[in-house]
Amino acid sequence: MVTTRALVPVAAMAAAALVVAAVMEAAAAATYTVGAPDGLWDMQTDYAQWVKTKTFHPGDKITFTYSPELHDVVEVTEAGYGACSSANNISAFRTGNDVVALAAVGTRYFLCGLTGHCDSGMKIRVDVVAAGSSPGPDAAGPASSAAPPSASWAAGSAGIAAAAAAAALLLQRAVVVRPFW
Ligand SMILES: [Cu+2]
Repeated sequence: MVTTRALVPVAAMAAAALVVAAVMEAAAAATYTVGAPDGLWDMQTDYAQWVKTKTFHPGDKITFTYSPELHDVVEVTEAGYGACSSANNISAFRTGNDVVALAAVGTRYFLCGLTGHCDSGMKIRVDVVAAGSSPGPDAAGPASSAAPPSASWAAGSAGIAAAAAAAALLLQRAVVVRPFW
C-alpha cells in the first residue's frame, strides 16, 4: 500500500513531463525552404500558392535556396514589392542558401533583384502571425485538405490539456501532504 501511494506523485510528474514536452514541440520554431518541396527559389514556383500552405510564426525561419549565378534575394518594402523595385531595399542576400529569421509579427516582402525575374513572379509575401493564430481566410481553399489532421491534433491537445489538469491536481495534493520544512 505504501509503495502504491508513493507511486502516485511519480506518475503525476511523469504525466506533467509529457505535457511539457508536447507543449514545447507545438511551440518549436520551424524552418521552411522557400518553394519546397515542389520547387525552390526559381522562376517556376507559384509563391502565393506556396505561402498558403504554411503558417509563419515569430521565431520561424525561411531559407532561400538557389544558384547565386541565376538569382538573388532582396527584402523590400510593400511598395517595392508592388512595383518589383529593389531600389530602396531593406536587405540583400546572394549566397544561394540565405536563411532569413522571421523575428516578429508582420508582413515581409522578398523578390529576386535580377532584371525581369520579379515581373515573372519571383516574389514572395510572408505574413508572420502570432503563435496560436490560424492562417487567414485566403487559405480557405487548400486548407480543406489540411483540416482533418488539424482537427485530430486539436482533439489530441484537448486530451493533453485534460491530462495536464489531472497531473496538476495530483501534484498539488502531493505538495499539500508534504511538510513545509
Ligand atoms: Cu531570379
